[in-house]
Amino acid sequence: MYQVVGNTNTRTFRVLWAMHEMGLEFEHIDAPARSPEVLAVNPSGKVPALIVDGTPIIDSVAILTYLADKHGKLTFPAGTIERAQQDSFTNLILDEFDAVLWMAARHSFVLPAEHRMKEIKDSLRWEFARSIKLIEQRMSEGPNLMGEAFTIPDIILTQIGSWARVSKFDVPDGKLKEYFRSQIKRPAYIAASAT
Ligand SMILES: N[C@@H](CCC(=O)N[C@@H](CS)C(=O)NCC(=O)O)C(=O)O
Repeated sequence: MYQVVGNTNTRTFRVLWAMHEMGLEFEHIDAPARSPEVLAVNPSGKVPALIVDGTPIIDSVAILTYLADKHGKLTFPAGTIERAQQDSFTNLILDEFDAVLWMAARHSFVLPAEHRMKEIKDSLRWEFARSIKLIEQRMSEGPNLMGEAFTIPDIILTQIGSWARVSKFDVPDGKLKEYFRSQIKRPAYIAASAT
């Protein structure tokens, strides 16, 4: 059985949600980053990790891609134009949203106090707001980023929406906010939240 390592209120949520969307059985090892359980499978101490027959896979996007390709769900097939567009959304989200929130987290509580620069957050908030306008231009009319198909970047972006709320990065009323409101009603999202 798959083992998902990492606490729910981190990027581990992406993997838990995908597991529920795909109807896969798994054991959840609810361990925080840098704990002995995590260090045993990832030398950086970061979460999530997925353990498959004793072999760890590290990084949420690598895990989601592995599961999606293996089970033929949450993805367009490799080698198609749609897959290229799906991967393009994933990279946009990682570059413009994940990286910005992660930088804010690093300068809030991750880095040693003497290496934090609190002033950077105003710049990051400005960048985040600019990126919302960009993705609103690129996303479909719904219900998902690419229309009817619910795919990996929908999971990543929606998890980032929750992360933004906790980090006090504003998502103004508009297309992206409406998209978040509809995504969090998915039964698998609700099930993963209770994991
Ligand atoms: N690109 C990685 C990032 C993993 C990551 O940074 N995870 C955070 C929690 S969301 C973590 O473990 N942070 C602890 C640390 O940096 O020491 C992924 O998507 O899995």
